[in-house]
Amino acid sequence: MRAVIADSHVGRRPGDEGPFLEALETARRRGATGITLLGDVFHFFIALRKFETPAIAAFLGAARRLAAAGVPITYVEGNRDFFLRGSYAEDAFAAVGDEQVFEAGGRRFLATHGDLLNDRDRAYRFWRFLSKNRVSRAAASLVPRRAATRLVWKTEARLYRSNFKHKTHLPVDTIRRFARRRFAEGIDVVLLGHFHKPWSETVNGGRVEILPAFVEERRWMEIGEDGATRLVGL
Ligand SMILES: [Mn+2]
Repeated sequence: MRAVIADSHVGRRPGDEGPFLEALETARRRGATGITLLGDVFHFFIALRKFETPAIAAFLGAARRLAAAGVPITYVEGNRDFFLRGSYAEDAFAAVGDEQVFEAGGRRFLATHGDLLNDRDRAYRFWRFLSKNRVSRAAASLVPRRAATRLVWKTEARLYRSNFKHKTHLPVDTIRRFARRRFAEGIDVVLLGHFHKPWSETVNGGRVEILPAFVEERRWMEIGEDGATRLVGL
């Protein structure tokens, strides 16, 4: 069984990582042989040592212990994850990337966060590019921690305004267009986070499922060996 956890947004308050770490352990106890994190695990995760918070250190420790116990974690990056690829933290995970494809019960699943579905949102794509490339990573490593943190919070406020309509009204047409394209490539089920609103629909014989945000509902998805999906909670 694979557990998929979306949008836990840890780090809004000191010490708020408890339920998320408990969910990782619960997934292992329930028999998960792999865990997929579907982005936005932290409110911000800047994967440079000087930005490491106690919550990030605890999470990386848990990820390494789970991997050693036979439950590797795949980290699908969200819009709040920065510079994870190639970082000191990357080896805590089986893989880090924008997407994960896996199979269960003869069905092919595609897991991706969901902020990149709209290829027409050029301003957003430009920000994502700027915020994730090597140059900005080098810049982040040079500026003092407080200045970098302030910049990230300010940009997040701006992004929140530009993303607002996506969050209040689910961009269903964009989601369907994305799903149809991936179904044509042989994917059977598309799993998304990001929208903080559980939703699912059958499109052209394939299935799209938006997972609930763990931060709000304390629920996540399990995918059985037979390919069946179900939501479980703490
Ligand atoms: Mn997101």
